Amino acid sequence: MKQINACGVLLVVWFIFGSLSSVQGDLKMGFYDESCPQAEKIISEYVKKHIPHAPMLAAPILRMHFHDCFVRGCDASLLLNSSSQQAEKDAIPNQTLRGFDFIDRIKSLLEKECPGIVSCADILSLVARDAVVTIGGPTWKVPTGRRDGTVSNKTEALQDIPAPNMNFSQLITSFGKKGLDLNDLVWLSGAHTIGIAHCNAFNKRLYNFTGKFDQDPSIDPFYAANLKKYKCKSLSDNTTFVEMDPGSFLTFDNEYYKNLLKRRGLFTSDAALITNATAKAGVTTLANSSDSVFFTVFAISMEKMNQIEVKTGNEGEIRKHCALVN
Ligand code: HEM
Ligand SMILES: *[C@@H]1O[C@H](CO)[C@@H](O)[C@H](O)[C@H]1NC(C)=O
Ligand SMILES: *[C@@H]1O[C@H](CO)[C@@H](O)[C@H](O)[C@H]1NC(C)=O
Ligand SMILES: *[C@@H]1O[C@H](CO)[C@@H](O)[C@H](O)[C@H]1NC(C)=O
Ligand SMILES: *[C@@H]1O[C@H](CO)[C@@H](O)[C@H](O)[C@H]1NC(C)=O
Ligand SMILES: *[C@@H]1O[C@H](CO)[C@@H](O)[C@H](O)[C@H]1NC(C)=O
Ligand SMILES: *[C@@H]1O[C@H](CO)[C@@H](O)[C@H](O)[C@H]1NC(C)=O
Ligand SMILES: *[C@@H]1O[C@H](CO)[C@@H](O)[C@H](O)[C@H]1NC(C)=O
Ligand SMILES: CC(=O)N[C@H]1CO[C@H](CO)[C@@H](O)[C@@H]1O
Repeated sequence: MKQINACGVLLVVWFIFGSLSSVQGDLKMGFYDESCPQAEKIISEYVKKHIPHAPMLAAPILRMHFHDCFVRGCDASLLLNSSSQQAEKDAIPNQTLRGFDFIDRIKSLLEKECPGIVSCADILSLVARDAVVTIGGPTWKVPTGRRDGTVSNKTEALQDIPAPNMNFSQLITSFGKKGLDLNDLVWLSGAHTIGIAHCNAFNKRLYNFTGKFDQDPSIDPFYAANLKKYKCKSLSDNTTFVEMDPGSFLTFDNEYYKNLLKRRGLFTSDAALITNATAKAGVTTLANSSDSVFFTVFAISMEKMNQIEVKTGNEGEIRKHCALVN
């Protein structure tokens, strides 16, 4: 394991204290301790039993949690089916989401145990954490007490979920709207250490970057050549997918940051993280530290993300079925 230099340690320690002070919210640890004492255990046991057989599912569930929190807060609005209006699920960024059935199965176990008590929003937040832990990733605190939203709006999803072609300042703006800062952007983007991406999310970088059938000069030309030869063979390919962190896409590790420094970030939004000096310093620190440093800071930002605009108290409802408003 590589050593992190003294300066890096100071930087990380400073980041940790800086970020902790801004964590707040109306949630609490063990919200269901009295109303449904087995809830968290039922969830974690189900995840521990099933994710090892389907480790690729951890990534889309983590992504689902992110998309949910960025639109109307972490209120499971993402899980709602369309009714008269098109739901978040119907927006383009959601078309590649998977794992809705997994959440539904856990919800029905909890409805059997204690009907009408455990929100879909808490279930999604807990399952995302437990799935990442099960594949060997970091753990983080998930205070509970979120209530489920009753509105899901496709247009809002398009506005609030950052797009893969965004540059650094656009990403800062998008995260800033959700109360997340530059560190959170750098640390949470590390989620791309697991999972897959479809060619159409980054094909323009390979085939038509400025509209002149050119390639993005910021991408490693050897990496680009390989993607074009073996994976994304044409600009119109929207079905092939690639590992975002080639070779370790099922493993939560700091390879993502090493790849960024080798100019092998897959999306413009990944590559953007080394276009700003402060962000690049953060990337370099993580690339050059042990995985445990990445795990520590990832947890800090997840604890901020899982409290974005949460509904508590009498707001919203506890859905009976995660896809339907009561
Ligand atoms: C910084 C802005 C971000 C952008 C622009 C972005 C965009 C994307 C895109 C386009 C994909 C590929 C989807 C596909 O083609 O199938 C993807 C995958 C993924 N994203 Fe992000 N993302 C961002 C941040 C995050 C964050 C904050 C998280 C979680 C904390 C996250 C977790 C994931 C995961 C786990 C996958 C893999 C999904 C799978 O395997 O199906 N992303 N992201
Ligand atoms: C929600 O929509 C999905 C996909 O269209 C469908 O399979 C599922 O049965 C729906 N759920 C409910 C509860 O209607
Ligand atoms: C959905 O959100 C958009 C953007 O905020 C808004 O203009 C639109 O009226 C909303 N649609 C519905 C049906 O509420
Ligand atoms: C980012 O993109 C926006 C919108 O296209 C543009 O106005 C801005 O100048 C870009 N910023 C940088 C740093 O490239
Ligand atoms: C390439 O990009 C240009 C400018 O964005 C666009 O007008 C053109 O349709 C693109 N070509 C293809 C084949 O998509
Ligand atoms: C994917 O590509 C096919 C063929 O080029 C096209 O018919 C389809 O609409 C595309 N789908 C999306 C989601 O872009
Ligand atoms: C990096 O981005 C931050 C946040 O937008 C900004 O305040 C800072 O000036 C940028 N640094 C450089 C060197 O551009
Ligand atoms: C990474 O750490 C090693 C060992 O401490 C050090 O020699 C090297 O300069 C560091 N590299 C960067 C880019 O910080
Ligand atoms: C997972 C999911 O609900 N995907 C939907 C995304 O939107 C498209 C287009 O509306 C639907 O066909 C998918 O079912």
